[in-house]
Amino acid sequence: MKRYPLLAACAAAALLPFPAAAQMMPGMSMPMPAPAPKAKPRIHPKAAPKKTTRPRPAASAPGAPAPAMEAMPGMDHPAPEAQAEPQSPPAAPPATMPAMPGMDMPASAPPAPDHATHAPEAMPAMPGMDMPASAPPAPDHAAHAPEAMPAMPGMAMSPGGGAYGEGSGTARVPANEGAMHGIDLSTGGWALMLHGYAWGAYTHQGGPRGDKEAFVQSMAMLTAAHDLGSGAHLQLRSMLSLDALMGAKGYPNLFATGETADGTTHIIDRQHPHDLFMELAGRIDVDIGKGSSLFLYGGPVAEPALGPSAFMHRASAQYLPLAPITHHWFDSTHISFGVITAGVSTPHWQLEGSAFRGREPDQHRWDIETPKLDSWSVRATWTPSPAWALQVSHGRIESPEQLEPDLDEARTTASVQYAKGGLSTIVAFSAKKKLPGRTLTAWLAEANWDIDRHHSIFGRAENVANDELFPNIADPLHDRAFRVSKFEGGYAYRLKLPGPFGLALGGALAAYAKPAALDAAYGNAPVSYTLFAKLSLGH
Ligand SMILES: [Cu+2]
Repeated sequence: MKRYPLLAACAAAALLPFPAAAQMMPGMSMPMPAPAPKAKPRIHPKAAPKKTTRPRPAASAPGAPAPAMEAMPGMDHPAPEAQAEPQSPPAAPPATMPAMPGMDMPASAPPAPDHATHAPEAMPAMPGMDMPASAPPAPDHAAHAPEAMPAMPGMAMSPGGGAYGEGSGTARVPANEGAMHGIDLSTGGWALMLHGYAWGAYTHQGGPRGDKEAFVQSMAMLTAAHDLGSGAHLQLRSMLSLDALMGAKGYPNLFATGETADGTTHIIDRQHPHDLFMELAGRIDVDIGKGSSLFLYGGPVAEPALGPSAFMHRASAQYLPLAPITHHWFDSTHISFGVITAGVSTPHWQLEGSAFRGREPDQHRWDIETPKLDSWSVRATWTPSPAWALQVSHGRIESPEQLEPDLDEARTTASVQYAKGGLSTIVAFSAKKKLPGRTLTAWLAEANWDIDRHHSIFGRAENVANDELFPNIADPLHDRAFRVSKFEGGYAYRLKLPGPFGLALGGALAAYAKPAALDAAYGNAPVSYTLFAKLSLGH
């Protein structure tokens, strides 16, 4: 594996049109199996072949029952010799699979690919199969195609036949964003997956209100999936963060507001830290045929069906080092203490409703707060193809803010995510109506482009009406809504470390547009920059 030690040299090399090797996937976020469209030939070059051939933990989720794959006819002779070629060049895209040289399965010829079918039926057509590295050469396997199939590293069935990927909570993202990978284990009928990152950054936020600080964001996620039989699948999920080590006030982020550091003052121009327990949840899916399921999700710490997938689980935000300033318009409910979601999941649609606790996490970041179910939300998601995920959602949130307990909130969001060929994007809108009070709207656009195996560029544009920038009631600007915009862009150089580890080194630059009334507080034209090193376990 080549490594380029000089970041500067590689920044220049970014202009060269490398073929997309797609070694590093976007999609830190999806606990579901890899979809086909983006080949990942070298995800685990050093990993034991057996591990790489295991279905991902979430493979027990709807449409991708892992045990069903193991039980597939003709798959009872894994061919170890065919597993160990992770450095081979990517094979043909999955669509060519039925025509694979030497594959001759007339007796079991499947119906035409149907993304609505379950894994066992869909397997021969392999709509969601990722077989980049070791498509068996024809001479060795001409008469043994079925045996060769389980030997394909990285083979993974996607939920819904590859029609969508899984984001945070029960949110969907485009299947093309790829699956989350990490350390995969299988034991006693359970498929386990560990994934995470530690992300060191130094940010210098511009203008009189901007702070400078170094900080570390972190996240570790462990999922365990198990087939309960009779078409029922169980997934247990935990997500932890040591964000709180950065301090109660979080990190500097101009125009970001929300939550509190001490229980008495608002966090303003900073992003609050996340709680130790970001998710402790379970999900049960019961198959109802045609790749569809009824599901129940929830737990003491979980994410209700409201808004798009949270920013740390969007491929479009994977190298954006700071939280969106619109976080409390789109995805601030991603840590809710007490959630129950019920829904119906089909390959192309998901309809769901949640009951959850509306209050945002308090300043005590290490505990689990008392669960309640005082708020509700509904969400409809459409995933018409592996490139798209569209959702609309509405929620009624009871007393979300600790420091404004008399205010409720009605939040409506809509988002469109598109991902293809290393490009991941989202465009989203939110209207947040304070009850009683005004409606504050926000726009968000994000994009990340993994140009090749080393170089990524990314950006985010946000526009939001915020009335929390001046909390002091004696301030003449107090309680006025100001519409501000933030534009951020950056670059990341990615390199593969031994094993499942990866490192991204990069930086981002941000500028703002705002009303002149804010010049005294924020300066005429603040500019912010952030440098970072993101160490990932899996990706
Ligand atoms: Cu958050």
